[in-house]
Amino acid sequence: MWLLVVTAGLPAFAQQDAAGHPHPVTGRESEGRQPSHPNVLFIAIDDLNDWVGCLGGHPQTLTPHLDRLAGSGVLFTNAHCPAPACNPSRTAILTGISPHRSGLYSNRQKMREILPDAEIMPKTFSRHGYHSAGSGKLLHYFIDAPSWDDYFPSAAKENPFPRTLYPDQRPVSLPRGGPWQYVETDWGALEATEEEYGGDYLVAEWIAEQLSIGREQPFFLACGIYRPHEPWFVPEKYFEPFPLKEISLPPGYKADDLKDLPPEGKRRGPNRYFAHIRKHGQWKAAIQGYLASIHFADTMLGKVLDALDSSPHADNTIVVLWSDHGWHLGEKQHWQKFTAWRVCTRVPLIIRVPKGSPGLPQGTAPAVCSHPVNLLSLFPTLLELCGLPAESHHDGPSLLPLLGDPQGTGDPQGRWPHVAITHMADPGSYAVSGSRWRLIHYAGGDEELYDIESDPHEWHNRATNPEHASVIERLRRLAPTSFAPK
Ligand SMILES: [Ca+2]
Repeated sequence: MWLLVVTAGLPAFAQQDAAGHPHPVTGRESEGRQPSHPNVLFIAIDDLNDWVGCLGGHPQTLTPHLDRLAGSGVLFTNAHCPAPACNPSRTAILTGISPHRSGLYSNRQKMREILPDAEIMPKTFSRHGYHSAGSGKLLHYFIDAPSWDDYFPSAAKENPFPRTLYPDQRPVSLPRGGPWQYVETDWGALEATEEEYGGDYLVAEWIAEQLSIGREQPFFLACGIYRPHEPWFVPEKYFEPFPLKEISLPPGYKADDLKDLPPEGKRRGPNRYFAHIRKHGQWKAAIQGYLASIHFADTMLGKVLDALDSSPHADNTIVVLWSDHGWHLGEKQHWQKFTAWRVCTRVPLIIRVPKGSPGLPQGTAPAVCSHPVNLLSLFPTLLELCGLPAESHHDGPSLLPLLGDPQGTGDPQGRWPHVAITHMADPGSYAVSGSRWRLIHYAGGDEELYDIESDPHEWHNRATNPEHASVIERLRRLAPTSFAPK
């Protein structure tokens, strides 16, 4: 037996059976009614740098679905992570609290030991009447079960990953260089269908199924796509568009890029992973693995976007897509993450807002925004867009002024006064990303300055040029002056 439930102030169309279980519906939400609380589809992609078609980071990357989402919303081209590692970045995004105030700066700290009572985004939405559900990697290798109404795989296990196929013997791509070598530094094409592979395919399937359900409550639905996080194993068809002999090296790579860095920059650039990969002639194969993993992640995103488009929620759902930080593939002689350079702090960020959202009734128009923003702003932005009360402990400014006016700021003088701060694992080391300039400040005092307009790959450190002393001083003044102990 099907019931039609109409609830004032909530999405107006939902179908349930007699036991109260929601069922898929095929129609759009009833025409002419604007629910007061839009749904939120919150999509995280792990370790994705700017190798996205619409950001132009690598000429061979294949991301048609990211690009179509960008073409339908606001694409932020100067967005930065709160920290260049999974745990501190995701914790800051989902709690709204910056690393320099929480004291959570690194992957080795446990969120619930540092922040036992912090309310994360799904819980806040639940408290305001939303149905909060998630799948895949959203926090750092745990789920935080009490914060969700539903999770796949089952939240009780606290393991965010569904079954995933990996080769029996690993690593397959490199000999182990020693105990220091992260076993995830590994890649290869799998002779498997997507169904056999599992992983993000199962996450996307589950998210698609959730989207097909009509509900009387608005929803907060979080989709954590794990690729292109290492290891870069995906079904072989995702490797096929990238023949090994045609692979281009990273556009940001410059062999003598370290020579103008201060001692702290020279220390943090070169690492053993990159040297080991080159020693074994695997650089292009690794780039191929990253491109294949991005292509796979993008295809999974496409499944989710298609499911939204054909769902009853297509016209009433805010879509946010972000990556937790960037990734080096040899730039500054570095492999992985954990640095303050732009290749590592800059992330894809796309926000699409439907008409009728309380904070932005006109919705977003397709646009590109180049003002500096930080992912720390997502929590207050979503609360404001959904008409929910702001939380005074949140650190990020809401992005509402930019969503309504992406090229300007809503400010009569046309200014967006904010910069984006990215905190390193050692308190007091940070990067400040502005509209044109980026300052890297290490806790010991070393500094680097880059003019992103003329030098997007940060090949020319300007910090020693006295001509730029006032720029450095201005950016330094915009950074925090006190840092919670680790
Ligand atoms: Ca990550």
